[in-house]
Amino acid sequence: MKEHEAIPLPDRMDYPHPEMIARADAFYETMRKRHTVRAFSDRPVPREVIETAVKTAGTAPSGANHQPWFFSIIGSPAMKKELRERAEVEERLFYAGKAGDEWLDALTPLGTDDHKPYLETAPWIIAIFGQRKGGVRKGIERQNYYVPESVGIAMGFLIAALHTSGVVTLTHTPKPMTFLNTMCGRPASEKPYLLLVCGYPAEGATVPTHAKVKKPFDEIARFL
Ligand code: IYR
Repeated sequence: MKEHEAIPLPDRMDYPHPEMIARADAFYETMRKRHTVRAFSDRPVPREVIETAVKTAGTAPSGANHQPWFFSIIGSPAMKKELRERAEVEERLFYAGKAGDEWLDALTPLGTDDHKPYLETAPWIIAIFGQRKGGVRKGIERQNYYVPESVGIAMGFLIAALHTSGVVTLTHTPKPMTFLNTMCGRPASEKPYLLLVCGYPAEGATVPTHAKVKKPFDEIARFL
């Protein structure tokens, strides 16, 4: 098959309107039960759950379908320990003032600080990289397009896939994150976007009341 040729739309999921509405409602009900957690248990999550969720992320739309992402999935205790140590070095500087007062003030309701024990406790940490260069197949060195947008969409798919499997996540962004390139053996042309901490919540895990504030529909959207 030549790549510029087209095939009939495969896998179409077509529903009568009432079912369409019910499915939209059901997905909303699922997604609104997602809460970012900052206290993790060490209870294991099967590797295949993580693998399948990453495959789901890999189905995301992307600029020119170049799929400009890479997922380094960290599960070894030694690497998690190193990750924690290196992230905490950056976070200590961040919370000691590098972030600036306005940013630190915005974080107060979340109660975050420079201690990141979950980087060691949680069974899996996924480091997500965006690739400036690449192409639709391995080994192609072409320009990629809309990299942050594409990676952002893929990360959304990933978080949704993990959530529907019962895995809780924390989107964690130590700043700067360039130590991840060295740790994960990724080239300097790749930019780390996120550490996604994945696992089970610790016994008694809480969420800040602040996190329950979600803007109503009419504040985030308008039909025109
Ligand atoms: N990366 C830091 C700070 C932080 C920044 C934002 I924006 C958050 O929403 C939460 C935390 C940390 O993880 O503590």
